[in-house]
Amino acid sequence: MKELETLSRRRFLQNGSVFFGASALAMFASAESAGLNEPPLIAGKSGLRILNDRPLNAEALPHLLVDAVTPTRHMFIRNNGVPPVGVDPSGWRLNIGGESIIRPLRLSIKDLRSRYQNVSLQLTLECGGNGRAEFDPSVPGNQWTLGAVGCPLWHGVRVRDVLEDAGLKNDAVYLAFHGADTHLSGDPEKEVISRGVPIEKAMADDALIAWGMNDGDLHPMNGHPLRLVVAGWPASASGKWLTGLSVRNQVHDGAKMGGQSYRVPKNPVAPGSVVDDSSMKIIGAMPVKSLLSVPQTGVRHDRGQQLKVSGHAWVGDAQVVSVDLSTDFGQTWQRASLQVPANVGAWQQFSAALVFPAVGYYEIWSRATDSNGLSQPMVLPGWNPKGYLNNACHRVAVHVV
Ligand SMILES: Nc1nc2c(c(=O)[nH]1)N[C@H]1C(S)=C(S)[C@@H](COP(=O)(O)O)O[C@H]1N2
Ligand SMILES: [Mo]
Repeated sequence: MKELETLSRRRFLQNGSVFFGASALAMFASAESAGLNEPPLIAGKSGLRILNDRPLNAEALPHLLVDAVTPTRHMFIRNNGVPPVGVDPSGWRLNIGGESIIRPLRLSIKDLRSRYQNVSLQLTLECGGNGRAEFDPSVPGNQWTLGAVGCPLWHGVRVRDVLEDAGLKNDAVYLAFHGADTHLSGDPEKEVISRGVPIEKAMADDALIAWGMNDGDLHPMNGHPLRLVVAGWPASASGKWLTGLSVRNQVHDGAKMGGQSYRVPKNPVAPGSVVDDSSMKIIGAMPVKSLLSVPQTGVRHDRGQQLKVSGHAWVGDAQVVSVDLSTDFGQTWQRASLQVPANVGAWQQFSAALVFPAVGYYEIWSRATDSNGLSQPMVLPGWNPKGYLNNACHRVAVHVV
């Protein structure tokens, strides 16, 4: 990428892409004005909005996330460091170790494929910071709007099968990952990110060590040749370019596990508060959320016709039980039809046909409810210093003519 291009694109992004905000008209900021990855700047990706180029971060646009199974080209990219280059899948090794492993293993991808049951599962990954752009007061970090989420089909083996082979000691508490990317500082001693999940989640059905997506290899920016995929938890727990798994006898203390990273206040705080590290907790399962992928915001719609509406709804470690839609700013709601997930950990599709009483400006709001009885808030939920867990209702604008 040429530096000049990058600079002008950045400026364009700053001025051209307002997805949220007090002004409803701001929602008309269209895909075309959003600094897209068109023509392809990242091989194998298309329709991504680039937020940052070092490290590379790019999100999908809601109206392009129409498929039940997210195509590789539309899967978002969230890098914290510099991805490995010259990756050789046949020489790749995964080390299984840590204090709470009985028999450490060193496995090739061939070993993984041949020794354990191969599974293909559709698993949702959402960045913990998806929706950060809406925080007020604003917070630093990638200004994700809506598209740091996707649900491709992943191919691999269950983490559980590999850990059971290595044998877990009774004191196992946490699964940690190690990746082959390098720190932005260039310091080879510094890990970019080494996070993970409690051992119970690692042993669940929807935690995979994956070598493929959508019937092909992993995309280089999505972790080729090997990654962790832990559905429903902040995607930061799903280590890319996976070289190691450590089973720890304590809550993992790797890079970006502590301080303010991927952590939220234990108790709600007023917007703009400074929160001490000791008053923060690690983010667990992601909250219930939905995304309208049809229609594209700003659409013009003929009043005489029904408007077909569809999208996806998801939640970590639970199931979505209903999705409701409003066209009158939340005064009344109507139930959408909702599909069951393809498998545990996959997002669910909803659809409806809407009619509008008169011409004019409308918004469609979508609100999902999960099996724990929790629904999406209509406004930004609990402000937090790093802008995580924004699961406010998605809103798209419609001009009825
Ligand atoms: N090794 C490594 N793994 C990583 C990251 C990273 O920077 N390095 N980013 C994490 C974060 S914050 C997210 S949101 C997801 C993004 O996965 P994706 O880029 O495949 O969409 O990868 C996670 N795994
Ligand atoms: Mo993330």
